[in-house]
Amino acid sequence: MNKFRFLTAGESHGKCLTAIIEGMPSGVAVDVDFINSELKRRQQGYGRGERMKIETDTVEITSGVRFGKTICSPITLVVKNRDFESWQKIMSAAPEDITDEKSFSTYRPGHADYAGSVKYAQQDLRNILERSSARKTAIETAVGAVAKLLLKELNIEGSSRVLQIGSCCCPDNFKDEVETMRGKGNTVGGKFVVKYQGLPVGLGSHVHWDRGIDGRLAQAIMSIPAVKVVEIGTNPAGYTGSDYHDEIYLNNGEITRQTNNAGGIEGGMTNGEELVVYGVMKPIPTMRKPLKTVDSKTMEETEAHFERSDVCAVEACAVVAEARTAWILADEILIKFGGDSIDELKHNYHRK
Ligand code: EPS
Repeated sequence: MNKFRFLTAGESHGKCLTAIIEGMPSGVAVDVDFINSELKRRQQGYGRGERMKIETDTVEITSGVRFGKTICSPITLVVKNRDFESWQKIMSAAPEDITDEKSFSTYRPGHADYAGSVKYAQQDLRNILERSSARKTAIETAVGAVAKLLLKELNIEGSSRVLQIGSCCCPDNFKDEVETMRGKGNTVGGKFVVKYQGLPVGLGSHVHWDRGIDGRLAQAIMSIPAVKVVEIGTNPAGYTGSDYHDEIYLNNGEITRQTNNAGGIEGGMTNGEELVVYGVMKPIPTMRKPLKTVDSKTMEETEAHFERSDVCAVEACAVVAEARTAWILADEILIKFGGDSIDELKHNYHRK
């Protein structure tokens, strides 16, 4: 069973986003400024929409932490949506407030609108948009920041970087690429990399399909809205075995490698090398210059719904992927080393 568990709740324009985390050992120092700095990183990058000017995402901790440290009870995190002020009536839970303001019925190709509305039998596509929105990645990033606090106790650190925006691989030109697309009413995706250093050998397992850490990371990153590709280490297409695999050497009696094409994972387990995971995000489907679609009310061909959105969110996506990687690593650390308090975890960990 997973040890680092959580659920999140909240709509894009609802009152707030919430998470309840269970399984953190007691005694972990919780630095709220660090969680907020991670939330800030997620809000940045070229191509973000007007919403990011409204929000200054900050976390409120309403349970599970006392005097700056975890006390083993479930941790509740809340990130308020400032924009809710303008949406109170539209997002109201009360039946007497029913309104069709901000309702829409023209599916955005590439978004959850069509399949979600058929699946959940919803006429108003707003009911699908609100939860399928990438807004929920704000609270997911806060959960990732808590996981990172655990990893930091063991000197495990992560980072992420954008490698490509559209067809452009030169960071100096990313801004221009985004502005060109903004000018055309279009959107653009791209590629990012997440890296973690300081991992022990043996997180994950080869013994069952659902225990491989590569599979778990792939699911965590693939399910970020708009991510379509996840790669672990160097893409092996076109390589021979002798070119690809990382040969094993000895250095003063210690196992060492000169290459890391495996991206730090062999047989579904960490091998002590740097963890390297790539992701590719498709262009956001909400477009100022809309695509052709069908209106579910009139069943006539028309143009897709447009509302305020991002032109490019690859930088934010990289930060979210870094956070989601932290969830999986924290969980695997707790599965392998256990410990109800941070001291017990550290004791088990350093005995490895
Ligand atoms: C986002 C908040 C959303 C969008 C974006 C990500 O806010 P709003 O819909 O009010 O502008 O900016 O969401 C999407 C791109 C999407 O497809 O839903 C955020 O906080 O990251």
